[in-house]
Amino acid sequence: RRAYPFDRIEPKWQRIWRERRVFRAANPGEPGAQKPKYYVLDMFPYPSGRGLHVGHLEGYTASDIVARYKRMRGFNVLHPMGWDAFGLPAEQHAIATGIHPRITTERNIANFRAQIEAMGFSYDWSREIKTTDPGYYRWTQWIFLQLFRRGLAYVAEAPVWYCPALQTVLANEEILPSPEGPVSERGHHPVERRPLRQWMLRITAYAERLLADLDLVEWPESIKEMQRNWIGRSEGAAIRFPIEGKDVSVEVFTTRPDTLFGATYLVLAPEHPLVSEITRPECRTAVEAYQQEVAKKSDLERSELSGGKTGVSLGSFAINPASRERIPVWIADYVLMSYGTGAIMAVPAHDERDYEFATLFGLPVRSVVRPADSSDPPARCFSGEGIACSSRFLDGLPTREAKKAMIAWLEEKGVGKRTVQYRLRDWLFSRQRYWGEPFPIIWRNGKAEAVPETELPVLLPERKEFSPEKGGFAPLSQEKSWVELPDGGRRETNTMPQWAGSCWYYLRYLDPANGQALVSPVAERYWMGPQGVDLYIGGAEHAVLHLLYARFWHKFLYDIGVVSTPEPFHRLVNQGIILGEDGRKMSKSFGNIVNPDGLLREYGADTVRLFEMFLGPLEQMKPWSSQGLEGPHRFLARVWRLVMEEDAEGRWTPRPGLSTEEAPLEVRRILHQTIRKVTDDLEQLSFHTAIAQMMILVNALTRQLVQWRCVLEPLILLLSPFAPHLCEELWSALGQTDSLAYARWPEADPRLLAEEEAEWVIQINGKVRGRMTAARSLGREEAEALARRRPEIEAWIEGKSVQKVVFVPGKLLNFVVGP
Ligand code: ANZ
Repeated sequence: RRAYPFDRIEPKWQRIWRERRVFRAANPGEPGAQKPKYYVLDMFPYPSGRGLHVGHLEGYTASDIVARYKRMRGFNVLHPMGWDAFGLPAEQHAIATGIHPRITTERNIANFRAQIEAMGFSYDWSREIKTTDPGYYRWTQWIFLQLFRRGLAYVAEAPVWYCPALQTVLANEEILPSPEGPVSERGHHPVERRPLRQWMLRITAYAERLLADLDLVEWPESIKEMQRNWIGRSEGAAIRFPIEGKDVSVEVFTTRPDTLFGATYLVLAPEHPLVSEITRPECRTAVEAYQQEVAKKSDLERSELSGGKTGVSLGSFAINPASRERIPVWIADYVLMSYGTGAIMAVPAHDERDYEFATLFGLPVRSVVRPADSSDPPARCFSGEGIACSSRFLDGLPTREAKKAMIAWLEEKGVGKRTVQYRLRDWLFSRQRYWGEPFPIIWRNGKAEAVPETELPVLLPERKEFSPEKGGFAPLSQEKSWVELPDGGRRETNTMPQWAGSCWYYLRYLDPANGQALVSPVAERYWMGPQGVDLYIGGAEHAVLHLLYARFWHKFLYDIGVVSTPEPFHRLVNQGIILGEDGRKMSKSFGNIVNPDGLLREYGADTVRLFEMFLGPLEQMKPWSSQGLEGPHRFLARVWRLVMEEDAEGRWTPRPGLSTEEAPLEVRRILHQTIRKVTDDLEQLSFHTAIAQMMILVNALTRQLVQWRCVLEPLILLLSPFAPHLCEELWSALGQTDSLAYARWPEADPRLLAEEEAEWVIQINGKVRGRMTAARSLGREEAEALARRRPEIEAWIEGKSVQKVVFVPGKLLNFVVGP
């Protein structure tokens, strides 16, 4: 197995890199910072007890290759690593074992760090950060205070998702649908709605910019689309319907104001505040029973399109402001309180849900839009765009125009107006947990007050007991001496969600030891200019959570002058999921998780790195195959033997016969094609094709009797981002004294890239009948086809049978023709 001494050279180079601080990035003012910068960032891991998996390694290998390549291209590269170290699992472990989450977390971090170092990743460890560090969360708290001061953090009593198993509330983004009802994203535990007093962040104030600025970034279209859907912008109108006999009106939100003449009833969400006032006495019992029944359901269940519709009448009527008709008012659970105004005008002729409801309860259906290609309205429900009809002043207008005309009419009459709605909700930002950032808030006389900035950080108190708490109380509320202040104030006992620390960590790497500011403006402008992080690599599972929250905080920091770019991450790349050998998702329950530690021991880091990249295109999903490691391993051993040979005592020394002459033209040609291809591929992050090209070059070299330094040196440089340990060792074996980390990237000679031409002789039955100038490398079939098409040859062959064609590559074709 051990085809070359990776077990000796890998730890050796890792030590040298560490001791000589080879990968330290220079901040402005330090030598090295005059170079152009390149910031390549990984999504930092949550240090779980399971250690790194092959999926982490895929992303980290890709980013490391880019970092190493960019250094050799003359960039001052920032490539940092840190730990997203607050979070639930460590706390649950503490509840189960009594071990403090800090201890578990430290242990896991040490394990992760050792694994990462064993892979030879070129991180600048002097910038390592940890979200649980008071010196770090001081600034998380600081950002919260700025949000609080500007009214973007507030307390609300809101129906929230509560997870009894995890004993905490969760954000909308942390809930998944399931056949048994909604569950927590982490652990898949059932969740329920509960009204609780919570901290909220006003992310909705940024909805428009979060949407529009997606156009500024180079991200996968699928991720942009997920964010767009999550933000869910809808243009439409708010329309007021007066209630007959009362001094109130109900406002609805609709995206189809053009269908107002077809609105034949109103529906309110059962929890709408006006329900009680509008309900007729004879309907009250039924209405209240229905409200209680609905309270048990989640929004998710209620908006199931397939579910049968339910609802009850309030017994009262509203006036359609356009047709002046009396229309009945109902409540139904398919109308959600959390969206729009919590009330709708029902247009059964043009909305499927309304149609289903109207059919069930015998409510009138009135068509007011016909398809553009037909003069009659369709029989059933037609939800598409078309031409307005039976709508007086709208008649004949196409939907787009009809919407505008109706909005103008509504605004003129003062009964409605154009509005934009977002599906995005404010961000539920508090958790009833211990292992998180404390809020820098003190309650005095029922009012939340900011802790002065000079008193930050508000330290998380030590705890010794981790027994579970009952009823959704925050564990910190038990720490009386921490909570209760001498002046009667009480500290906020909720903690921040895990997303808080990861919202801005990429900024702390720029200036990790700064005690005066979260980042100095000079460091921020140098590293983040002009478009932010140059390349961000991580899993697609963060499409809406981390990536949306971080964009929100970044925009806020931009508004208050802390950062200079509107977007944090210019280019985002998602590594594809690596499946188990069996083609299934790797998971404990399938027992198909691959542990990288064993592979590292058996094959070494360079092989694992090369293999990870050779699996296929970075962004594609691909199955793992442990057998597949043999190929890359043998390839590296072959490169090793091009330079080294083993003596009788089993010692490897540089081959004595390396030629210092110029290599033959055909060898130089392949070399330069390889330089060109590997360079282009690295720019495109197409790692697997770069490796394939290097394999072609190495195959060609293995066939030669001599090896040339002028070929081996560039080969080693090209391969070094992929297999850095092996290449450093060979580089020094060739007599170089410096690490190749900053050696100049080879450049392809354009003269050697051009296809070489040759003069081909064309014979008929051994007699020269023509000549052609064509690529020397043409294969038999291509050359034959070209020759046959030449008029002077065609004439000799026409009407005769070609019995055989003699082919001498790059030189000659001889057609043997019969009579
Ligand atoms: C009348 C109408 C006529 C509608 C028609 C649609 C088609 P999006 O695109 O998701 O924004 N709606 C409004 N608020 C609602 C709520 N709280 N719960 C459930 N449904 C609600 O959808 C907007 C449309 O969804 C609105 O336009 C409203 O129905 C409904 F031919 O109003 B429409």
